[in-house]
Amino acid sequence: MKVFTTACPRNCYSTCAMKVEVEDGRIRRIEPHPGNAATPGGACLKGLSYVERVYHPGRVLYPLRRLPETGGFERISWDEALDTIAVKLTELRADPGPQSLLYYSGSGTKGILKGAGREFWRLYGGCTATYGDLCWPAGLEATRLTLGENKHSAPWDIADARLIVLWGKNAAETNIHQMSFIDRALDAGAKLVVIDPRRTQSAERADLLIQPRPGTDGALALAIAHLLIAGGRIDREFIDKHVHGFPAFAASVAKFTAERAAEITDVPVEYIERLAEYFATLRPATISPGFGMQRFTNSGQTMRASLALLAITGNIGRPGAGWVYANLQSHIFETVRDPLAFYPPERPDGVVRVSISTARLGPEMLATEDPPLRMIWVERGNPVTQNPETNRVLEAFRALEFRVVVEQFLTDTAREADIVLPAKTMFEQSDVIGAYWHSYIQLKQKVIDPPGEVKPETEIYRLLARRLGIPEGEDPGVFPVSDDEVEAYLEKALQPFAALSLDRLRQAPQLAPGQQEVAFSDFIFATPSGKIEIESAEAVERWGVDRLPTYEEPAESVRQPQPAADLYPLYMLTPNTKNRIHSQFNNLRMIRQFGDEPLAYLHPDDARQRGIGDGDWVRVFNDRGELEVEAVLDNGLKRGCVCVTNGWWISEGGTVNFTSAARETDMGYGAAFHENRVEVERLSDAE
Ligand SMILES: Nc1nc2c(c(=O)[nH]1)N[C@H]1C(S)=C(S)[C@@H](COP(=O)(O)OP(=O)(O)OC[C@H]3O[C@@H](n4cnc5c(=O)[nH]c(N)nc54)[C@H](O)[C@@H]3O)O[C@H]1N2
Ligand SMILES: Nc1nc2c(c(=O)[nH]1)N[C@H]1C(S)=C(S)[C@@H](COP(=O)(O)OP(=O)(O)OC[C@H]3O[C@@H](n4cnc5c(=O)[nH]c(N)nc54)[C@H](O)[C@@H]3O)O[C@H]1N2
Ligand SMILES: [Mo]
Repeated sequence: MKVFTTACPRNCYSTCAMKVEVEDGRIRRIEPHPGNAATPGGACLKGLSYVERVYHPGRVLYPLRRLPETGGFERISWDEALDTIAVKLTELRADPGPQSLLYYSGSGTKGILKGAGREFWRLYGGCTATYGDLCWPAGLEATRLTLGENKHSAPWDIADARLIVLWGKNAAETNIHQMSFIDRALDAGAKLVVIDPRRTQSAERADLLIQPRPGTDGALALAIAHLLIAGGRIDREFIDKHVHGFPAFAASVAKFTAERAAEITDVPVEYIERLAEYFATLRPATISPGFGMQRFTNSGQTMRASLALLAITGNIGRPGAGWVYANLQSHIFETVRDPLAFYPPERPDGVVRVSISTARLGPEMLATEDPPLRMIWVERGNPVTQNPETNRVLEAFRALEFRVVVEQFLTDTAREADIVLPAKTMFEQSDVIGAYWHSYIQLKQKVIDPPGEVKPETEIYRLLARRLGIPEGEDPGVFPVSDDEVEAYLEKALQPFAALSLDRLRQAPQLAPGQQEVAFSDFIFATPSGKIEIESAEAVERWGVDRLPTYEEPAESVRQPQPAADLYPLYMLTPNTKNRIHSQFNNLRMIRQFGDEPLAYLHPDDARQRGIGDGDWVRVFNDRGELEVEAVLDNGLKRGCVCVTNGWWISEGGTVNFTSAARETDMGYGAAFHENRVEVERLSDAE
């Protein structure tokens, strides 16, 4: 038996280190690796379920071609698949041009070898690509505008906080390792506040649960700022030294009373006052805002408002204090260190036309001209399930002439493909990965050979490059394939960092060079003023929002005239959940034992009004689409909300994105998934 050090590359805060035991070329066990101090307890159930996932009978092991008559697939050879694709690519490159191909990549795996895709399409002669991101960009941009960069203290630093606010984050499900550090703080007497329209598992030990009307957190933050400033309960010295724009901010929140915020947020005044009291008296304070509350058209501004609370109370740059949003200190390999970490639209990038907002994928694919889109290549993503407004995404896919999807399983997106190419798993090719919660650089090792005829993307690109006469570059080239080539490629990437080498990474995770244990402890802020910018000229220039964090009613709230309040009165929340990463893992037995169909959670009052009982079959719908699911009554959910977790496949009962809108956030080109008003009606009794 051999034991390998590796790490989970899923799009997840924790990015756990693990030891994998391999015997006779087969993965037997997955154990914790103590070398990553952020994840000492090891992987979650999903991580342990890899022993099932890798060998799952549903895995795509051979190239497949869709049979248009039946919608089924037949196995074809690699030669046939690649020849067919190469002919198509040659044809389209000549007429109407390479930009008629859309290259779509999702967040399915981390690693520096992902760059091979972008490189291939550039060498092909260009393509069309998406900009923005489904996940976190409104918060990233709000943080960058305020603090200059996205980093935070080491995960264990939160154990020293006296006040912890989980603001729109459900760490107990989405960042389970953070909860053990939070528990340590609570054992030592800290207070925990959870702000979430749902009573989540993260609220089990909370001293205060605040349940705002969705999308109104900005008003809450501004009222707390007002209470702190009006009461003189701020850190004057810190503000004078490190904060830009305080006088203007103080003036702007002067009338933002707790009563006004209570009216907007539907949170009792006493709760708002209690939270302000906590900020006034409990230091150090850490806010860990989640990605869930930045899925609105006002959420960049909301994030700026909530971060301002830390600035005015001196809770930045000190142990136990800070803004634990995204820690990009391990992101050391980006060749282009774009401050936004993604491409803005139409940024010149040679021949790649970066013109489709990923938040508006369906409508913008359909509207693209000059040339219109004819083909799509999808890898590491499941856009039919995960991008907003599924019916438009499906329409756009079906309007194309040719679709290729590189996938491990027959997802909803793969089912739309003309050719499905089998994708590797994390155990079948080595790569080096960073994280966004801790600062470790980790080696994701190849531990087994790919099963069946699976080929990693780099090999697929190499074989296509040869067919198209595309140069691969000198040793190790842009498309490394053999183990030696991959190692040479990774070594080269590690070369600029003296402390890092493959040999060291094979033993254990390594902290990124220069990482700060307590972020901003040097009080250096890479903003135009060199200070924490509550007031930001760049926010105006780049995004057309106010210089200061302000509160605006979200575009699709129940207080907007459109759609009429009585038509779709409920806010549909579609958060992440413990036993899946978005649309992954749900096909496994180990996971399905905890639930094998989507459920719609409703407050009992909202259910009663509609004659819905627990377990009834219901239709959740609006003008954009619908899904039929089972209802569950939940006293912990705020009235006026309905909740279905995202990630279910259409083939498993329906994606939540049938009802969501293709709409961007106010900054960062994110997706405003939670601005999604629906109605729910009863279809039939519980079975
Ligand atoms: N187990 C697991 N872990 C994951 C993932 C996963 O799919 N599964 N995905 C990973 C990824 S890519 C991401 S983006 C993160 C996301 O994980 P989180 O940062 O926790 O974000 P979400 O699950 O989107 O939403 C968190 C909470 O925000 C609440 N919320 C919704 N609207 C509002 C609002 O207006 N105000 C407030 N205050 N709260 C609101 C939701 O009810 C939800 O409980 O998790 C990562 N970790
Ligand atoms: N309504 C609603 N929708 C949401 C969200 C929400 O909160 N609400 N959250 C959004 C967020 S935060 C995110 S991050 C996105 C995630 O959406 P996606 O980025 O589409 O991520 P996944 O659903 O995890 O799908 C990734 C796919 O990649 C495949 N894959 C894994 N590894 C590899 C590999 O090495 N090679 C290839 N070729 N494929 C691989 C997996 O099998 C899987 O099917 O969803 C977004 N969608
Ligand atoms: Mo995400």
